[in-house]
Amino acid sequence: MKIPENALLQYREEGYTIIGRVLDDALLAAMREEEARFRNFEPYEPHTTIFRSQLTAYSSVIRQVVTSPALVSAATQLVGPNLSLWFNQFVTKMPDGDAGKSAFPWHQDNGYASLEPATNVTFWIALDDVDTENGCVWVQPGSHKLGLLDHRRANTDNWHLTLDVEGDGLPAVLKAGEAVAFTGLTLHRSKLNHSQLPRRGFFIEYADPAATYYRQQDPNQTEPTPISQEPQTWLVAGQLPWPKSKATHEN
Ligand SMILES: O=C(O)CCC(=O)C(=O)O
Repeated sequence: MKIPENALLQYREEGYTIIGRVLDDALLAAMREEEARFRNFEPYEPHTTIFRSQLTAYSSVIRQVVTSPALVSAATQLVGPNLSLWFNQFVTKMPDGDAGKSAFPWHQDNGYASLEPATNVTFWIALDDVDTENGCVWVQPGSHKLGLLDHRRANTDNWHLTLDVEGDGLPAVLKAGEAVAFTGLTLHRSKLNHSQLPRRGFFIEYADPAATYYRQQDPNQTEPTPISQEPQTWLVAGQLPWPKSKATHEN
């Protein structure tokens, strides 16, 4: 997939762009089946958002999606010729009813795991038509230019981080199979799902394979770790130099 010049410019200037259809009908149907399989794998609370993360070892359909020419070619235009898959997950926002529990508060993806260089991109792929009624993602245009911001725990009940943001941002209204791309520093969130049906999405993050990451909230991690050392990180385009420290067999 070739991203048009005006969309590349919007990504650079505003930190996001809608890149259109990335899943064809067959792959969309297969991903919906996978979402159901993973969602029902273990019990979940009603009215909440369900996360099923780092799934490539468990699903050939997901491997097909994360290595698909459409996504990899789009991601190399946004990140660079060398590219690693860094994170993937289903995010299913169940109908909220009046519980008020299904929101995902404002954050930068790098607020959870900050990558350096921060050239990582997230593709949020709609598995249903999404809009303001059923809890689409909202982005804050231009916010990536603020750099990495301090996040705090949203509340003591769960792991969500957040920060104060002025204004509403813009809703990424998408048809099923379409994606919005945003940077690891772009502020985004989602509100409640007021519809009667689950709002299903699939989230993929790609990064420069030479990047390191750091989780500020993890007391066990005292210094940045190369993302390539993580078993869930896969090179999907280009190359990564083999580190000298690994070439020990010839010694
Ligand atoms: O799918 C959503 O509602 C938001 C997901 C999100 O922002 C994230 O996983 O970082």
